Amino acid sequence: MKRFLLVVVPLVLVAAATIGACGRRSTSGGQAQLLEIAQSRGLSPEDAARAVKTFVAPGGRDEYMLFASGGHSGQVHVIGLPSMRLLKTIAVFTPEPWQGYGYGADWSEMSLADTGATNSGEGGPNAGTNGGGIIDPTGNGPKEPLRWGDSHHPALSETDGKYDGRWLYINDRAHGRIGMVDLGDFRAKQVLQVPNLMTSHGGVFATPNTQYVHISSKVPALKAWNASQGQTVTLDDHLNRYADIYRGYSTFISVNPQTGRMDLSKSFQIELPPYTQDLADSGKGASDGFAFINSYNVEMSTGGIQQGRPPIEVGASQLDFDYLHIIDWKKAEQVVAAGKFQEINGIRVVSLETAVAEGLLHLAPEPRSPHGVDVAPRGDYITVAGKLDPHATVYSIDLIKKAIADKNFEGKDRYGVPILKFDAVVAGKVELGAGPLHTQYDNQGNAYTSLYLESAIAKWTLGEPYHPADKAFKLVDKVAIHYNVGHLATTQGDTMDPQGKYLVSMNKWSIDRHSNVGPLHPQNFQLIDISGAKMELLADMPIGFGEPHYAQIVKADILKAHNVYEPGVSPATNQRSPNAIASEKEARIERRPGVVEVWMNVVRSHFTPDIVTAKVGDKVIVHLTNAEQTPDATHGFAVPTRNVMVSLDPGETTTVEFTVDKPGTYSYYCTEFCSALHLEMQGWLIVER
Ligand code: K7E
Ligand code: CUA
Repeated sequence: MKRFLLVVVPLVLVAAATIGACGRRSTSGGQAQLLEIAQSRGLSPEDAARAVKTFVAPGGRDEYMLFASGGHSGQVHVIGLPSMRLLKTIAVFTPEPWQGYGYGADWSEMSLADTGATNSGEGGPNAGTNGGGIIDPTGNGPKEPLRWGDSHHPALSETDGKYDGRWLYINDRAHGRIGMVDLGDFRAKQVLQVPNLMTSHGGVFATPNTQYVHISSKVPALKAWNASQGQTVTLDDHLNRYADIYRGYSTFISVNPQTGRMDLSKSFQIELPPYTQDLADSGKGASDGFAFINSYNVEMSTGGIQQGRPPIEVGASQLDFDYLHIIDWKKAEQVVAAGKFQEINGIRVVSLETAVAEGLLHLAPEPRSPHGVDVAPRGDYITVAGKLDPHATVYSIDLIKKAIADKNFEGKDRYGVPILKFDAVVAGKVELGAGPLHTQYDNQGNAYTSLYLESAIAKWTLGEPYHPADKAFKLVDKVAIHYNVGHLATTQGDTMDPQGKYLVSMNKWSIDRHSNVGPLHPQNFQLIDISGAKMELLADMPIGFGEPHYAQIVKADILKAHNVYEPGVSPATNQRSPNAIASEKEARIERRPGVVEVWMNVVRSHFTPDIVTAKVGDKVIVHLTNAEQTPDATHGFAVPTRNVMVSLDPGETTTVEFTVDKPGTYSYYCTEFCSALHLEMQGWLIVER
């Protein structure tokens, strides 16, 4: 009790002084009340301090925004820091009716369910995109839209190695897809199926000026495998010819610097051996122009217990070393420009032989079955975390460049890829604890590594040149988390501008941390203050809406989202839609055989026209313009019994098409409670025989 008073009273005084500064009265009565509240809620002095450190007053704003992947929910979650409040969920790979994503709106259909096959990456209704949401499992059957994805690694766009707040890219672990979110309106505008990838894990990361976003395969696929082209292999091929017919691919997807859209026609791929390539990171600063990809299963184990083979988890752990892949992408760009590629399934591919001959690809041994690879803020060090090895292994880009120049190889792999000598490229190792996975950085030359098995975060120093006095890498602090951390994110901790303020531990398990909501427990984000010498756990946030993997944290003021759309702007193009109308005077219905086309004005509290007639079998096309310019004046357009649910933000023009196959009357209505007369905001679609 005594200790409580000693700590809380100064805290209360600080709080009271702050309140006083805001012009409110600070009284000793107020202090006593605060003390009483803390006590009555059973808060320890440390808890009370944590509350003050993370509390955002009503109407206040968070300093940082965290963009977390949603895992197999296929989404991205936007969370404010330090309050740990969920601000938004952005649908990317999965339909989501609140945002009208995947329920008929043209901009979302383009991302999610387009059957177009052009790869220009340029937007616009009917422009066609990349068939991002379409797979054809049979090779000739009807195309079936994919309804899920497994979002793992978000990458905010960068300029000069720093977040610029323009776009966010995220990979789909299940498929070789990348989704692009426009941070002007926080909507997913493109989903690109990357050719020749069945799965993905190595990325997404952005190069320092977002010239490219990188993605590489996880499980190797049949050579030139394409989601739209099935190939036949026999069991014998699979087991005995695996090393010859399967391949990985490192992919550099070109980004349009104006629109952020991905353009396959300017992209390229580098063929890789069929090891299981895992995480990847972009070089920057000292290592700009390089990309790094971890791998495991260089044994190329396929499993097959019935066939008398070891299971993959055993087969893949036989050797003591796997390989860090070091890719010189600036050189690869030149090789592609010189025409040394083959176009396969719509992308330029540099073969493994060419990659070796041109010196684009080198391997470096890394302790068995690593997971994360993370480049330090200046680009000088590359940290590989061991998973099965309690160490982090730190590679130096200077040593790597020297070993490549000196041809300091310990040999070649079976594909002829040179393997750099381990001792020639490693700057040091540091023992951290059990199950190290992922690493992030701060602005003081420290690194933070998640320890999955130990349920802890390890803080260690990067040595020279970050700590001239302290040459070696050194473990300096550890904090327990609850439980089983996967990724972690520090404030801008994977850029050239790390902030060293907060760390979010993305825990896979929560066990006993939250109220029981059934056997599927929420996962748990834990906010940790890393501004002092010792890390301090501040808050828990249950994540009851997905299994996040990676996240990035950006200073909130870097983001410049618009508050409303300019009048008549289409989210598909970010331009004024040719189908926008200026007011209800321009609202109209046009008919031609089999088609009813409507230009509809939407405003508080009516749709114009409010009665639309059609014949059974007609295609109904509705161009909806939300005529509002008031922030937050969003309306919905929902049609019962159809998969039509469009969300129209102020100023937006969006088109929806659907067919009516049964006679009857259908009441379309607004789904957002937009005004006192919201309930009256409805109309009739009358379908006659
Ligand atoms: Cu470690 Cu997909 Cu990044 Cu999950 S991966 S944790
Ligand atoms: Cu518009 Cu409710």
